Amino acid sequence: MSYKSGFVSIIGRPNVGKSTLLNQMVGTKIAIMSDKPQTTRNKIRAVLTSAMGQIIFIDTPGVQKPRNKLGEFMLKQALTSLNEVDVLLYVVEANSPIGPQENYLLKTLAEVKTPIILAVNKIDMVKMSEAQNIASQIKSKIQVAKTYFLSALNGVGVAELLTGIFELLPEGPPYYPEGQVTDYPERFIIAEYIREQILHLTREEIPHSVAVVVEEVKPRENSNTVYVSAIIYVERDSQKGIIIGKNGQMLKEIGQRARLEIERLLGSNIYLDLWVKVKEDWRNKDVWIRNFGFTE
Ligand code: GDP
Ligand code: MG
Ligand code: K
Repeated sequence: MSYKSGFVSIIGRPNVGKSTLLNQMVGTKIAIMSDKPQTTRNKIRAVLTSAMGQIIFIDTPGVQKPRNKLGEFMLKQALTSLNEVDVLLYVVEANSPIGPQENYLLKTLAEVKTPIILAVNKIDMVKMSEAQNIASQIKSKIQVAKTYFLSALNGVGVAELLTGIFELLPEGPPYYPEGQVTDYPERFIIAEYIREQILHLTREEIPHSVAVVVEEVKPRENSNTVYVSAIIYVERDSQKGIIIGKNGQMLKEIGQRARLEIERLLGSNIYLDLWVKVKEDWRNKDVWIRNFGFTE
């Protein structure tokens, strides 16, 4: 099978198990989970990379009739994402009847063009016939590409669901580095700031051989300082020597200049930890680096 990649938005009423399912699929705890609705206020992206391809998940806020400004904002965020993705993963729970909230959501979904995968979750709570009944009621109201019955809590049905998602995704290259599970855009801006200083401070052969990957952006407790660590990748040992400089002077200069820029971006003090690593011929091997525009 050819490599697939694309964006999947997870939608559904609050508390049906979207975050639990996302974490099961990606295998890492990323989305904030709780038993309170509206824990998830923003689009959270998670990335799943496997031999079949790459899925970028968006865990939207629960779609519901807005009651205030925040609710309006959240609904708008959720709805915009619906038409911008390759697949919608619509999660419902098997253990409650379809009520007004679900119907509100169904009315919205009926107008969306994106293919929908229906995931009937929490089958550990009910008889299979009840779960099937929920599924057929939903399928009488919207067009569904595939249906899966799951227990996100126990991981039941999750592997089958993932295969089904891949089947609906277009062919394409990975968008994100393997091993990366979340996408905080500031990481890439920070990486670009560092790379920019390298371009300023070094000679011709260096710029095109350099990629910067930000590993960590971590606020320090009880202070206004954010710890940032980044790796500067070069292709040869000689280039590593140039980036580090005599007695580490060059790296220090790169770090100081980049730090000022990052401080402006994040509005806090930055502790910048820079590492230089040689990764032979990375330009030919790592599709993801090209995708991020790290090279010309
Ligand atoms: P979200 O609001 O849709 O993101 O829902 P959450 O993932 O935060 O889950 C809401 C609650 O449902 C949590 O208490 C979960 O533990 C629970 N939950 C999620 N999936 C399942 C499941 O498959 N079975 C059962 N019994 N509970 C689940
Ligand atoms: Mg959630
Ligand atoms: K929740």
